[in-house]
Amino acid sequence: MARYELVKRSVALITLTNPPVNALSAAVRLGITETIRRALGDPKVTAVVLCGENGKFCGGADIREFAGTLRGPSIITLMDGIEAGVKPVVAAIEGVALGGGLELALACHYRIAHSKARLGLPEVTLGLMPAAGGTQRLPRLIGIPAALELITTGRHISAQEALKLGIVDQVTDENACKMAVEFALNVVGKPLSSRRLSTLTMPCPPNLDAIFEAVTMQVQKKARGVMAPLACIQGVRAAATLPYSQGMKRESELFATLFNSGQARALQYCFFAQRTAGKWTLPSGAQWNNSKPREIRSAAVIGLGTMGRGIVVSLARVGISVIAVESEKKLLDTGRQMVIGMLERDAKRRGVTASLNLLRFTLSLQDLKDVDIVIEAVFEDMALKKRVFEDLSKVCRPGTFLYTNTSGLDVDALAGVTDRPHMVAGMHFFSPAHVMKLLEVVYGSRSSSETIATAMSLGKRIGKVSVAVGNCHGFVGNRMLKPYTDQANFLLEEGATPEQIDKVLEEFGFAMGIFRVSDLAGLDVGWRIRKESGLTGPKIDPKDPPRRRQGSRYSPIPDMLCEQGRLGQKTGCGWYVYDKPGGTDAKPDPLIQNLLQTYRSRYGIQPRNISGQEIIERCLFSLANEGFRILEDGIAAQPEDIDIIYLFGYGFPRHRGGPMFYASMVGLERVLERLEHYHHVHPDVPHLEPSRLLRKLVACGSPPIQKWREHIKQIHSHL
Ligand code: 3H9
Repeated sequence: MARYELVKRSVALITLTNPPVNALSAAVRLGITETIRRALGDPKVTAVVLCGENGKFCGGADIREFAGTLRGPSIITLMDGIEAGVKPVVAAIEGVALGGGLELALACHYRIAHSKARLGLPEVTLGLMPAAGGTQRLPRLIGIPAALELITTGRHISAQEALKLGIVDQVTDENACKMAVEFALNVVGKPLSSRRLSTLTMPCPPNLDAIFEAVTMQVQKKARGVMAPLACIQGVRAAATLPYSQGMKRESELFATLFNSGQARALQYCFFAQRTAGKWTLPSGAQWNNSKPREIRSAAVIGLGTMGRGIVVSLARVGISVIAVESEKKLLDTGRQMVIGMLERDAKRRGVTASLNLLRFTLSLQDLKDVDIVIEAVFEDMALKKRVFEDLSKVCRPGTFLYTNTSGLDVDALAGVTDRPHMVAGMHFFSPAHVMKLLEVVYGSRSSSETIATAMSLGKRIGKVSVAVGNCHGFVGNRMLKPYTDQANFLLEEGATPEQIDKVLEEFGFAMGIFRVSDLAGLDVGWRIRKESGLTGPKIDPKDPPRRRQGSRYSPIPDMLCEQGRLGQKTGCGWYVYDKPGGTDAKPDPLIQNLLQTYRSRYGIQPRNISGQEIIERCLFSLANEGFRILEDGIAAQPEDIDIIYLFGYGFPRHRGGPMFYASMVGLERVLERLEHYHHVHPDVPHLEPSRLLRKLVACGSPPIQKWREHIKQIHSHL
């Protein structure tokens, strides 16, 4: 796990060998301990170079080991040993030096980085903090403000920035390992005392308290209720106020508290879930990543509304040539202007030249004859989309893939009107498409695995977190949203207010409560869908009692708001009131209170006090319950997929792991018991009835989330 060779007759070259990222597993720690001991004890050796195999220095502690008991040599003793050694040790950083990897480099006396290397202390993103001396050595090297910023954000930095900050001594375009050997030979015999970071006096600015206070406020505002950034600040404060050994003790204590917290488990789950979601298996057994994706050089986007514009920008900025199509000259001109502006701003931000030469704008579908893919992003209207797909079928060459950006319409129905149903699938972007990371890749019943593989691979290329999902109304994300919003609306009827529900959800960790999000997105989006589904307006089924539609409970309150022109921020009022149309400062509106009171008295509803716990349980357990149904139906293959969709598309707090992980942390038995209770109280809400899979998992002893897949398979085999 650490290879040892003698080069240039006097330099011990130690190579970490633990693919893919040379994580510091117990075996690697043992390997480094033994090889360092050998190098220090060998009189022929005058200097040591530490590097990593396959062009990657080290990705940090082995996160997989965090699930069990930590064994093997202590990482801290190992690093202290390197630093205290009498022979210079040079870290040759290629690829990455992250977390424990950077801490290892900081324990070395010198650091040489390849120009493409990335460095950072991202532990905070895993619910942890650097705990191999990172909070103590880094501030001594680069000062408190810079260290605080890096440690509390977990940001990766380039080798050039690391050089500027003083983290590395040299940046090279050559092989960093070779350069480090030359460098090591040059520093043999030079005094090492100033290179041992733990012994340096801390450069403390006079306004220390103010600095810590400002960062604490920043962190609290950004990451509501998240523990790790605050612990990072305390770690750095210890470096500023205590001697090194006591600072290290404080670092270990803080780390231990985080390590055993549910937040760290949730965030580490998210790390692996994101990677698991990228390796999806289709129900046919075909694995998208085993099926070869087609390389995409040219694309067409139909429709230059908000979604279409974002999609064009996402494609063009990675070098794909795009033909953008609109139906009218005026719309085309507006779209063109906006796309160019977006691309120019994006390029300016990234310090590159905008790739405007890749764009073409047209009113004619005939221009799409030769493109590799088409992404349709016209208005959410089935008849219109069908017409577009029929036309595409006639115009595009047989090898062109056809994707739809529908947010919930039937992909099979669209595939059915084309001459190539196997080459049709969904690519559901989230608004704004050039910013939001999530992409639902929707496979229809006839989509080939090559069609899915191509969409998944394209998603990755344009920087999206892509999740393959099945075809049903609303797919995964929007399908789950319904029971969640329904519960919020029912709670309003029963006595809650929008601001009370939002406050509870925001305290849970959502950046915005459900009603604030609804105001931001526009209430008319859901209204249009409800109208099309025949839910609004006079009752269709005369047997339905008041406040029921199509057999189940229905709250017309959102429709009432829309009828009054309260469409959200854009109209200056929705669930809240704003100072002007387009305003963002949401204020509770007495008119909404009146509306709710009138509604309740009209239907004889006695308002009651609703606890925060009931809000969380009814909103989030019904969300997870629908997730279980989605797993039962084979629309998502694994709970990780659902969680990733909610983390990246719906603002579910990452430190809660996603709706399915959250349910597992609460305990499936408790979730089942509460759903049974609420369903008993509200028998006219089918979504509250516990799903079959949830019952089955509880009957099987509530296995950990990573084992649910086995039980899902059994359910499928009974379908
Ligand atoms: C830490 O260091 C604590 C310390 O302070 C000391 C405590 C005492 N461990 O992302 P990729 C796997 S905490 C185990 O797809 P990329 C990953 O799961 C750690 N496994 O590739 C995947 O496996 P699979 C702080 C790891 O090129 C494979 O490697 N460090 C680790 O897009 C490829 O990963 C971090 O937070 C690990 N540390 O990106 C860094 N890292 O193929 C976390 C990766 O089975 N890692 N794997 O799915 C990363 O950010 C990215 O993986 C990295 C490579 C940028 C390194």
